Amino acid sequence: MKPDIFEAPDYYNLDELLNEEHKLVRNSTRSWVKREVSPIINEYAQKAEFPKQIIKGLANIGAFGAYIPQEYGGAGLDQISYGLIMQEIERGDSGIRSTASVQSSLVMYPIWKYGNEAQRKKYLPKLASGEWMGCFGLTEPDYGSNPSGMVTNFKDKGDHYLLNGAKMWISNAPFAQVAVVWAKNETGRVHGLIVERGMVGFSTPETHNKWSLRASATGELIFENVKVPKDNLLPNKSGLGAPLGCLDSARYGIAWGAIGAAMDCYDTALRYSKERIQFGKPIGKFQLQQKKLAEMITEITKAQLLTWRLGVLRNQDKATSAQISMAKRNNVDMALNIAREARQMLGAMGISGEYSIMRHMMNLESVITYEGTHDIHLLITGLDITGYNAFK
Ligand code: TGC
Ligand code: FAD
Repeated sequence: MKPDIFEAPDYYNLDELLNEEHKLVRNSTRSWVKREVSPIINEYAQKAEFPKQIIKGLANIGAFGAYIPQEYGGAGLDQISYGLIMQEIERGDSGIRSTASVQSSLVMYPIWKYGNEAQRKKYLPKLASGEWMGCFGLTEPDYGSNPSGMVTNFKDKGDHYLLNGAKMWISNAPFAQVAVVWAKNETGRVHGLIVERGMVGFSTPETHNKWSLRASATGELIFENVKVPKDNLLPNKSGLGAPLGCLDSARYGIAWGAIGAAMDCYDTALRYSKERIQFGKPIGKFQLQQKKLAEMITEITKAQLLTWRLGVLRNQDKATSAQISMAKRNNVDMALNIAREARQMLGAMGISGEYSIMRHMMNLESVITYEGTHDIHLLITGLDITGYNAFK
């Protein structure tokens, strides 16, 4: 693997919009990624394995619960710092960012927001330190974009709940100690349950044969008459709005993360355009290659502005779910297009594991699908601006 000499583009001097804490968090995460992720990521993606040895490091840089209060072990940072951490991690690899997103936004967030004090104290410090890893089970074999149809269910058996059903495509599932699982009660109301590894009837088979997010572990969650203690129900919110509220936080992080992947592809292609000689001159001197690069930096800059503004709105607790959808959809699409163009600019070298571009490109095919597909986010914007629901 080549040494990581990434330099971040900042065409509109956006650093001037960041405070000292933002820059410190961003720079330290960037250094950590160069030191701990870049040297190993190609090897782990090639062998389709999550590099568990970086869990402690992810915890130390505040990637687990960046905005969770310090009293629960979180880093107590604001939403822009959280976004910058996601951007820098995904600059290294979307799969590693996935692990951090799930831990923060889909496991720690619901326990913090919908859990009681005993649950916060029991789980959050261990999740923040990486001692326990978590996963989030919403998607089912027959219910992906339409989670309201879920069939996973639990019945009240007096001193415990009995949980049955299955979730699939679950990030971190194969090694998680804790799963936040969404299931319907006897009346059909959706609730969150904390299921722990070791509960009888709970298994997490790994999903193999992926061409995307290969350095992230994906699996199923299978519940066969699992006895879940009543203390493990998240008491403070129910209904589909509860899991969808977690998705707001994760989708926001992905909007930042995608910028990281795009910046890495752009930086690599720009550097290559100055080094690669064809027809007696660097390929960067050809107008067709300049067009690709000029469009890349334009799109990255627009995404940076959109996302920074969204971060300000999130800090003021004013961002709507539809605004988050727009940023997730725009930025992931932007990053995927840049990855595809950048890969072409490297010619045959673009398909080599020596460069990060093809790995980003393949990863982004998952990112454009999970947390709401590209089409679903368009329909969320459509509903928001017209008032007409076109999902059903
Ligand atoms: P709908 O009737 O619109 O809404 C049901 C209730 O939820 C409320 N709501 C939200 N609340 C908070 N945040 C949001 N973003 C919300 N969107 C809706 C809504 O107000 C309502 O509340 P109430 O009180 O009236 O009951 O629900 P619907 O069934 O029509 O579905 C709407 C739709 C299609 C937008 C939604 O189902 C959706 O977003 N589908 C996409 C599914 C998805 O994103 N799954 C992601 C699974 S997790 C994952 O992919 C993790 S990958 C992680 C990684 O590795 O990084
Ligand atoms: P479907 O819902 O079957 O969609 C198929 C196609 O139909 C898509 O193009 C979609 O846009 C389109 N479509 C669906 N409905 C409509 C409509 N109403 N109008 C127009 N078009 C429509 N889930 C979790 O719960 N937890 C996780 O940790 C998690 N991690 C994941 C990790 C990976 C690597 C991947 C790939 C997925 C992960 N997911 C996870 C699942 C992910 O959220 C779903 O794949 C996603 O929500 C889409 O569901 P689906 O795959 O069933 O596609």
